[in-house]
Amino acid sequence: MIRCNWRLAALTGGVIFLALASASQAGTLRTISVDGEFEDWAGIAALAADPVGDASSGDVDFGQIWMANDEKALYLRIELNRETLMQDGSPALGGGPAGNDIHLYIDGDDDSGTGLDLDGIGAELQVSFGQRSATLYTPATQGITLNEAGSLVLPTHSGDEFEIRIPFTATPGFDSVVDVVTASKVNVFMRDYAGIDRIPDSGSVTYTLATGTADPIVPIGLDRADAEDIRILSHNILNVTMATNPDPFIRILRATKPDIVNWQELRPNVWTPEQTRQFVESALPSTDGEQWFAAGHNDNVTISRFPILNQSNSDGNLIVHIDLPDDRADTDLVIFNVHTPCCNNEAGRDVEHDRISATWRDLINGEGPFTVDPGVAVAMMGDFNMVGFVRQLTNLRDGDLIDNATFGADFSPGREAGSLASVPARHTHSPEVYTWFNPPQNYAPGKLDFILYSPDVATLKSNYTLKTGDIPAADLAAAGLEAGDSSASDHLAMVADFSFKSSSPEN
Ligand SMILES: [Ca+2]
Ligand SMILES: [Ca+2]
Ligand SMILES: [Ca+2]
Ligand SMILES: [Ca+2]
Repeated sequence: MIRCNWRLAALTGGVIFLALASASQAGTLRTISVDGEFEDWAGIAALAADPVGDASSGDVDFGQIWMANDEKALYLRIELNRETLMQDGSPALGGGPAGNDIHLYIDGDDDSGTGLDLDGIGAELQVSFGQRSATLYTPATQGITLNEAGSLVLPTHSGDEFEIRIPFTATPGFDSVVDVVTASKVNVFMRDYAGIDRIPDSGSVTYTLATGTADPIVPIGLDRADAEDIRILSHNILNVTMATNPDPFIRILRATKPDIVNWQELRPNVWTPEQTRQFVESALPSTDGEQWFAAGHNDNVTISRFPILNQSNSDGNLIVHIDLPDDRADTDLVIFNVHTPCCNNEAGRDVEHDRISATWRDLINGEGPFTVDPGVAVAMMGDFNMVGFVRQLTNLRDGDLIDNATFGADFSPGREAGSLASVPARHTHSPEVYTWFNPPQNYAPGKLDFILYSPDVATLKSNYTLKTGDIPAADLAAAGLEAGDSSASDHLAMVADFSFKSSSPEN
């Protein structure tokens, strides 16, 4: 029989064995970066594998599940085998095609007699990402937000596989602490109530926590590595907040010292690009021979230390052609300063992202709104509102346009390098990458903002997302920052340094 099965597997190309972690083995001590990238799960065996194909057609179909932990949180990785918007509950409401009604149940004290008595476990916490809510049963039943649970799930755009963080404690009202995970083992299961799938099919999977302290996160310094690097900042500044609350933005400018500032939500009826230029000049005064240059379109404003050769636009998005200094760069730079439509406006984002891609394609083909060297560098950055379908990101990154009939042929936005690259921009003092957080809302923190760049003519150097609330007081003071500065907007500032020299050592 065994030989027969092996032959069958060989004939079908199937995999008949899957290494699963035994529940009796200790788990993996590791701080996972919840960024929607899965390489940090390398070497961790799946905790369980649900059959693929046991879901109703078109619904979430759980596959493998992995778990890890550090001294503060559980981490889960789950395969859904269907394009899913994790924080969208629309199928449960009879709506769109990609939402979910997945509930995650965690018996955090390894006691079926405590918590919510369901399917053989006693859950202290239930998290529903699609409904953007959670419930504590410790022992009183208490509804909390995803933010009060401290939970994270990425990618924020659609995907078929996700990373989740569940802290050991929840903070109802952000003014009390409730223990969720207290035992050396936890029992978990997930169920999608919009469809029929459950992992595991019955009962729960048990994860034995690893003990100890995970490797610490090495902080990213705020300063650039090399004075020659060109530093770019991108920040959605929440409806011209600096007009009424300028100090946090002045401190952020002085701490990061960008060469090129790209702001979104800078409403021209409140501040013109020239007023914005004067604001940057007041924060970072020019020395002899220096000046700031300004360009704006709609609510996007770019302020540059270097001359702006050309300016155009694409829908509400600004395009600037910047004359980088010859002693620091071998190319010039085209910036798309982007703020595409919000929220569930998928069709609006599809169109604007298609037009951005088409404009970049036309520029490097010599057919753009202005003339550039065909080897010019590009950086597309800003608030892409990437809470929707991943096609809107792969469109820009890979030149895979959505509506070719209207916007023309696909292309390689990175020329011979193929795709554009995405700046990781990890938080300076944590493994997180989210760029938007607004705890009063029911959405968990998300990565809505990106910086994409042409890796053939740009070498990424230091980069980070600034979240002042996570930075130790001494480091904040040294940088002239205050802990609340990042809370002046619902978006975080992203910083990326590039070398545009062909002789850069990383090239
Ligand atoms: Ca990850
Ligand atoms: Ca399944
Ligand atoms: Ca329990
Ligand atoms: Ca199942």
